[in-house]
Amino acid sequence: MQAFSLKGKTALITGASYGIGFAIATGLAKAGAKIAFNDINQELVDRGLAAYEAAGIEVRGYVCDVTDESAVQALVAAIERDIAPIDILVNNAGIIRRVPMHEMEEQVFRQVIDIDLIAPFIVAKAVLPGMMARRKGKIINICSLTSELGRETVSAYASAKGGLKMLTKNIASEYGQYNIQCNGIGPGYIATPQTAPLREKQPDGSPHPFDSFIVAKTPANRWGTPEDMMGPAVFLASEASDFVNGHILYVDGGILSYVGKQP
Ligand code: NAP
Ligand code: GCO
Repeated sequence: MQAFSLKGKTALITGASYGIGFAIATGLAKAGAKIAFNDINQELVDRGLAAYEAAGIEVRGYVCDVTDESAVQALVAAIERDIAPIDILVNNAGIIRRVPMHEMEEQVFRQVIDIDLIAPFIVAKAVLPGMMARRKGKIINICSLTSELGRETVSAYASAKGGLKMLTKNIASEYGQYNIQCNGIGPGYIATPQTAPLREKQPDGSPHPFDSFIVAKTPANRWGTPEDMMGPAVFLASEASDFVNGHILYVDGGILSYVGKQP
């Protein structure tokens, strides 16, 4: 179906050297998009370039700290120069710090908000003028099931992802008139380096209790994979979703809909 094609489109995926961002960039490329990605340092960019090459995906990689507005403005200009104006932005870069809130240093809380909420604002702000001029654009913010639910030790992260949900809805509200759609993808629990500590085997080789908990709490009875994000991202990046705006698409195996099995 032509509506799902991304031929002729240029996409920027932030923080996409590995994990969910890498999978989304790969999916968008397979749907026809030209891909640009950034990461925080040259080592990660080089690692990403090698991984994309191994996967047969043509990309351009850039070093850029998404919290640095002037660096982000320069990144957008470089992509326009090297490839083309950006049609699709995926705000994927993020961090998490797991600390009980009463023990969390203010600087750590601020760092998480900076990267997970303020940076998506900075990058979206950088691409919006071009999208407005062309009267067309797609912005996809990578939220989280913690945009809806909290848990111990993730106060900063959940606050950022809850804010990112509302930033998504506000961009949709303010820029829908320019035929710009802004939606979110809310992954559930996904097997990436970010969640590796939650899946580490116990010394006796048994599963991490949190691992068992998530598998039991997810109707799909499994952790998600980065590849599970590919199809939802292609949908939200394509013309197939031109009348979908301000929506957070939870890709969570059903965890947000399920009370959980009786232990
Ligand atoms: P991740 O470890 O969160 O990867 C994020 C990427 O962004 C990493 O390459 C990271 O670099 C990079 N990054 C961090 N700060 C940056 C900055 N200031 N500028 C540029 N790049 C920066 O891995 P992930 O699990 O694939 O997560 C991707 C996104 O999905 C994140 O937004 C995350 O919050 C979200 N998410 C993840 C899950 C999950 O279960 N894994 C679920 C829901 C949502 P470093 O390696 O140096 O940190
Ligand atoms: C955690 C996890 C989650 C996931 C994800 C869930 O510590 O609870 O890291 O926050 O990363 O965001 O959607």
